[in-house]
Amino acid sequence: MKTAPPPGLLTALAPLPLGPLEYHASLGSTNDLAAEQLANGAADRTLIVADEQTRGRGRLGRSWLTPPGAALAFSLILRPLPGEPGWAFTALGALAVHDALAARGLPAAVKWPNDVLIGGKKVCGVLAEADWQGSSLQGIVLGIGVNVRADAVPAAGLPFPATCVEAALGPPVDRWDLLAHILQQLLAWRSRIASPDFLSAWEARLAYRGDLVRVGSQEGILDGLDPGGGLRLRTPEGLVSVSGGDLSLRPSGAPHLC
Ligand code: BT5
Repeated sequence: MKTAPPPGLLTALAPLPLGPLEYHASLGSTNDLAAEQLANGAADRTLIVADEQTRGRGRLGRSWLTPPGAALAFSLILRPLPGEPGWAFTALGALAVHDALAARGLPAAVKWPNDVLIGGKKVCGVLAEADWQGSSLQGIVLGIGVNVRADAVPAAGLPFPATCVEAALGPPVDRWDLLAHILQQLLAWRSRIASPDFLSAWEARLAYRGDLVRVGSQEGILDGLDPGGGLRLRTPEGLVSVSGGDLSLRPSGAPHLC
């Protein structure tokens, strides 16, 4: 259901150099609609925002819960410029959310490859989907979900603990101000996405650094990132890189405070 954007959303986004904005009170998935629009030629920085998602998606067909009035759910269409590495867009989203939360004094960390944590609990998931035609990258749909209010956090059935921004900051948190701040960070980091600064900023924000973790079938001490955005683990056999946007990282040892 496409509707006029709330005035607060328009005001918050006005200073940003974005493309067209579409707002939906209720939508299946912002990523699904953005993928359609990407295929139909949508411009770089087209933004789709939904108040509620009825078929929000995570990776590997998992579901992402977005009840009305409680969260941020949005997708930004990006048309990569020459030199912008396709693998870096998930990190771009996570870095932007991290920095918007850290600027509010929150103990945020990026859980490789696509989550943002507050105090060790998941507050945000990023789903970057690429549209390839042959070997040519046509565009990226960068989908981001952030739990803002308590009712955004699923009540049960989570394999990893979750939280929301208001649990850490106290209510009320202005969703549209937070969205604008995330997008501002995202556009600023995008201009450096191919620079060594980007990789080192991402590495500096990683959760579980120095801790024993498991990623897929590999276990090791989380050492950092390799130059292609893969995770570098220290194992008894030496340094090992693991990569792949579909992998999940879990702490193996004692609970980690981040
Ligand atoms: C993600 O996948 O974390 C990516 C989530 C991306 C959501 C955004 S919202 C806007 C855009 N439109 C979409 O349709 N999607 C994107 P993954 O790492 O696979 O984690 C998915 C898992 O997170 C699920 O299997 C649940 O266990 C858990 N989960 C679902 N809803 C959650 C929530 N609101 N908060 C925390 N965890 C949740």
